[in-house]
Amino acid sequence: MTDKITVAGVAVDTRHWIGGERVASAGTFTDVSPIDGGVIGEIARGTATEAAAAVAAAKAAFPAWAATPRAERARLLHAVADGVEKRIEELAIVETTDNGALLRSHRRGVMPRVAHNFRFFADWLLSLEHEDFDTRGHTNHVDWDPAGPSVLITPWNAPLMLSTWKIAPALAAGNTVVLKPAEWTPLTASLLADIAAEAGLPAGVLNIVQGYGSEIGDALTSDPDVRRISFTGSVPTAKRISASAAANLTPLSLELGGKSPLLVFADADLDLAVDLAVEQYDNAGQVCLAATRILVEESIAEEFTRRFTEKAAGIVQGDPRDEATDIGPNIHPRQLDKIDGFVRRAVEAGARAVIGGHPKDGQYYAPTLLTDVAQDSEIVQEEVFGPVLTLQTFTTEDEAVRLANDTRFGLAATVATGDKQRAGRVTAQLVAGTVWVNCFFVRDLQAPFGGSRHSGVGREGGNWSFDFYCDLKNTVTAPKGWKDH
Ligand code: TXE
Repeated sequence: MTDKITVAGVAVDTRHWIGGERVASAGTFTDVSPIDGGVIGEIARGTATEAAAAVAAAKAAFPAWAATPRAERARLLHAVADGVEKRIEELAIVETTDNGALLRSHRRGVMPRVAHNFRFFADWLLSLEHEDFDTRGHTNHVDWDPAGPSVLITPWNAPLMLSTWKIAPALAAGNTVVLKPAEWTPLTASLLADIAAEAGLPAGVLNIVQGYGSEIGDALTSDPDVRRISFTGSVPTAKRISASAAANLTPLSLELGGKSPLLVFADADLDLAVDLAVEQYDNAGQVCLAATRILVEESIAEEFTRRFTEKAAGIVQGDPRDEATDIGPNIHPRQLDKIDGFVRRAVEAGARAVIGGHPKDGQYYAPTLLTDVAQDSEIVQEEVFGPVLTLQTFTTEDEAVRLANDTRFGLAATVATGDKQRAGRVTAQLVAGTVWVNCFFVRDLQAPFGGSRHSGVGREGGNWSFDFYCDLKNTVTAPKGWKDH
């Protein structure tokens, strides 16, 4: 195994990052680019030994990091953000090569937001306080004590973005971290290790173990020295992690999938509603928040479908490095098969593909819209995680809400309406962690983020992140018992 590979001109270390050192494994796994199926390189394939070493390093570094004054922790996180900003171009091209999402959005949107993740939680830490309060003359004082080593397990659809949503608040809170990136997208995490080291983050504060979740997941999530686990990924893996964490009652944050609805009422700005619907194909549909079930009021369904089809015809699908491309490839041949299986079974069950409905050359799937789908069918109930939308109609507001809430998920919902009263009535009834009205994907880091039902457990963002990554402690002090010195 070579220690370093060159990816689109950028040197990337293929080893783990444990206790401030690069560590190799006996075995490797092959990282492949979804753009052309080409081999990127061999990456260290972690085992339970490296997992345990990473947790031990996080444990050893924890007391000093937890005791580091807030201002110093914040300074170091800003230094990491500076490093990310200096390397935006490199991070963007490496991430695109690894996961196939658009270079232009990595460059202009995602990587600047990665830096912002560090800045936001550094600043939030400095303003974090709870006013003391009085109980019959006794003072109550709340502290956010760092919880300890935290294991963060992340997926491949937005690798560095989702990892740093977790890393930044965990480190700000005073916890040390073991990150396990998805095996399909190991690269930008390794670059982040370089950036963190250059920024002066002490050894062991951030550790990264590469490898398969099925091989090292249990070792990480059942380790008794781990005090928090934050996971983003699929429901079956979340259940497995929950079972493994149960042995030590380790608190969990789970951000899982969705089958979010887009409700389009007849009074909506139709152009806006169509734009919102077409936007759901972004990142080739590999977005947990995507509103993949379009629910349209029957009276405008025909016109909506006509305009949607027109607009979708303009989508440019191809190499994600090209500036003109709107949608890149799907992540892996296995995912492509999974997507196609969902669509084929839906069509066999009576669905009609208004557009798409088939794979294209390479690792691409044609943007697809399916109608004539039953509410209880697999395609309406299960997350596809590809560029596949369904369209159903409704005639009353009650029916729209009923259909919207009728899955086991509850991550997000989007409502398109021109009527403020209706917006208020409908949003009040939707079961979802985030509801957007006449917009999509707007997220402020101070807002609570997470899902209901099978879409997740817990909320992160702003104070909610610190609540999760800390052990909150209330100290009650009596007015009596003091001695004069
Ligand atoms: O996810 P996994 P997969 C959904 C989406 C997709 C499906 C499958 O529907 O089609 O999940 O994707 C690690 N212990 N989402 O198989 O397995 C794994 O190594 C500990 C939605 O890739 O959940 C990776 O780092 N960790 C989603 C991470 O879990 C384990 C994003 C996610 O992989 C583990 C991704 C174990 N036993 C997929 N097994 C979203 N919510 O955005 C695997 N992992």
